[in-house]
Amino acid sequence: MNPSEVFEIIEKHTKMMDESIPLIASENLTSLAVRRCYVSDLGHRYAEGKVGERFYEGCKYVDEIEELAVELTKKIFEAEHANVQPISGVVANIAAFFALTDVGDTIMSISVPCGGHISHDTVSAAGLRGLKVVHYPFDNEAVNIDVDETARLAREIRPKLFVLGSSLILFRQPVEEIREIANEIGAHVMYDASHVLGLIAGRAFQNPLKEGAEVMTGSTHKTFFGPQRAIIACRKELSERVDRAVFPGVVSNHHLNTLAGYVIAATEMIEFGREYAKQVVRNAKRLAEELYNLGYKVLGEKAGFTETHQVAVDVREHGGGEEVAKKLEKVGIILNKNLLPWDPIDKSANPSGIRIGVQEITRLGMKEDEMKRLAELIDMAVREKKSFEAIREEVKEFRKDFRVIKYSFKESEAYRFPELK
Ligand code: DSN
Repeated sequence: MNPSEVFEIIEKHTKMMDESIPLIASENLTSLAVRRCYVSDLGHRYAEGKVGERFYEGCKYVDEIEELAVELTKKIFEAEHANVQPISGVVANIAAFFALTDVGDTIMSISVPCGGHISHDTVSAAGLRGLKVVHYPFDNEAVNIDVDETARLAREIRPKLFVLGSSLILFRQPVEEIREIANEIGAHVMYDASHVLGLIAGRAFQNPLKEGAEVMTGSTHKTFFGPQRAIIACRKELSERVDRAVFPGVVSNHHLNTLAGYVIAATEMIEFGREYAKQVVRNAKRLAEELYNLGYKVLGEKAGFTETHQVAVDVREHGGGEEVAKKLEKVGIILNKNLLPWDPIDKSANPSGIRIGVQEITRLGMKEDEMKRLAELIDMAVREKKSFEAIREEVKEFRKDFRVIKYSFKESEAYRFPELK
């Protein structure tokens, strides 16, 4: 094994992405300016502790970067306090649980089939903290929390924390209503905004902090423009608890090269976020409508299918999520199978649905007309209207015009593996 073999594998991966339609709802592209930070010396350094109170010397410039990251985060999300050190969304959620709960507390969260993230459940971070998890009553048709039933149940079980936010998220969640219930029983409210962070930043989605959540966690690389890491924004009175939970709680070093990348992504978001977020939601809506018109069972019909970057489709009549996702992969359309609200958790090998995210293709400049063509390509593959090879060629052709990263200060090639000289 020598380095060039690894580079060859990366080249092949990059070519595959360049010729495919990327629709995984949790992924996005970073501009070349952001990527430049990855290879900087910052990636070799440590900066434990707070700005100005580090445990290592040599952090003068790192402090400047982290200060910028904190200030920009507060500005973008209108937050009283921000911690930019969590290295992933799960890490941010663990820190929030440490800050807001004690071992043995009961929390309410959305179940995984109803869209909740695994870290909100006993199998992952919530369990690690020793929390008891009770799931919100859910309205499957509205694809949202049933507020009345939640109020009734919450008065009975008196959770210490309400966790909002989801991995399958089509609509705004009832933050204000949950805040009222929380006030009544003396509970905290946190919102995991990982999926919708870029839409919140672009003012195209609810800002949970303005609607009553005291803590908002979120990974920075789904609808947001950043590298893979996370933030926690919160009310001032929780700042010390949150900071302590992050360090020394769950983070030691916090990957300073991607922290610098995050600062650049945040400036891109301030400059281009509104236009981008609006287009993301328009694209998702249009794709949902086109699929619906082609006869697909798109979730959330009564509420206009989606208010986010996501579209969810019940594909049981086409063999289920596993079969459909694999079929689409054959033609270069990359998305994931997904549990839907009525699925038992043990159906995850072949769940009822697929989840589609349009944020990456929006960053590549696709608009409503492309959504129509995309729906046709998806339909062609799912219903096997042509050979997979023939559809693959059509996908490549369609893809050719969308290889540049938009909504950034300098447009750059999306899928190039750069040489470093
Ligand atoms: N499970 C990821 C997703 O939503 O795709 C997030 O961690």
